[in-house]
Amino acid sequence: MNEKAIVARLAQLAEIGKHAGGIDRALATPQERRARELFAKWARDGGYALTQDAAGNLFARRAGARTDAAPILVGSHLDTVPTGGAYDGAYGVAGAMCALELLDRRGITLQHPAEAVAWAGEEGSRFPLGCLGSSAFTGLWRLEDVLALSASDGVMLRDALNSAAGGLLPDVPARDAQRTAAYLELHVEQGPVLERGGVPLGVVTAIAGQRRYSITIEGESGHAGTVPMQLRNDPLGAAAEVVLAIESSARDAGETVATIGRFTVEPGGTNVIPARVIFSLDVRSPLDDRVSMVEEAAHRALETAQRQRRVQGSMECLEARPPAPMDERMRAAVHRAITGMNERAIDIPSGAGHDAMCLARIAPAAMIFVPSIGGRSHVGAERTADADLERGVEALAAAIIEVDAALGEN
Ligand code: HGY
Ligand code: MN
Ligand code: MN
Repeated sequence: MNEKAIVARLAQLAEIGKHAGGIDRALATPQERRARELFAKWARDGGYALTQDAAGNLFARRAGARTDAAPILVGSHLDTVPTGGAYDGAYGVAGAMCALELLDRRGITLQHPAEAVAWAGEEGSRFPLGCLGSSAFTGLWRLEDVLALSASDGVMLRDALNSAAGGLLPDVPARDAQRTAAYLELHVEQGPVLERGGVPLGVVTAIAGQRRYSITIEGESGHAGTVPMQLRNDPLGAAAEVVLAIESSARDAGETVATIGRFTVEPGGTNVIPARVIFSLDVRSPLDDRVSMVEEAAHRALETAQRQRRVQGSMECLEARPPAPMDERMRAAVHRAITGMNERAIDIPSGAGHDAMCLARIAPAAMIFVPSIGGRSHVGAERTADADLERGVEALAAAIIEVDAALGEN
């Protein structure tokens, strides 16, 4: 396949899990498995050795001159948020495959093996852990704890990965090696900076720290028509005050974002005072102490609501990841590669989370961004221009060569 393969491949992937509101490919669903099957087909067509691990991560290995050397991993994720776009994650997986093929076409021999990787469950949209596959691969989470995670529909990941519908691919050899010489990830920016600056490429400096919580507030349910307002213990009113306190604390903290993306009211009758509300909280900042400020503000607001509204509240931290600086040497190698293409790049922080956050804990890691039109992502309207997609693959291939050389003997 040629340089334009990236556009064709993304079009193929975009058909998998497509619905009126975007693309839905949650981990270990039939549609996400079909995306993994497509990756496996590309790998076999390219002559790359395919392996998968018990968390569902898929690896396509291009041999290097030094067969005993640890590989350079190049990947991203195939899963999406429920109303995902065609580029978040998919671009980095298809782009990794296209970059390896581009090296083949140009007869480039690397010292290190290079592996295109499709990480499992980066979005955390079905099982309550983001970067699920890369957390298991890097040992940040124990495999047995990851496999024991249950989706909101009660299905355990272990069972989902053992199912025929959404499970591991049959006849793909198992992989348990973790040795990684370096990690590269190509991704759409998902924000407006590159487009606004008219710059075609970004080299990520650091990935913002993030924490995910689940907040539950319980009150006293009752008839919507007969309970006077002053006698109510309404958990939803309490939640509204907590949400607004979180929002203003993130705003006051600066360089910090807080999002409530999922909100459940039980029992959910329009003429029933709620008994319980459960909502998610996602807080991020390049500065970890700012995330703590929002966490503390949420706890204070919860305590006040409990006292004033006679409700019971709890806040569980599901996941906490510190800011992840990218490796200086790797960033320099990526800049050299882009300069060698006579292209321009800027340094840019990432507010979005990526598998590179995990890989950076076990190997030198770097990320390359291409512009997102309108800065939009996690929406069906997510879009990146074809020329930018192709340029990103060229940059990734050049960066793999530079990193291979920079790694030298190790
Ligand atoms: O939430 C994130 O930043 C990533 O898309 N999972
Ligand atoms: Mn992503
Ligand atoms: Mn995403």
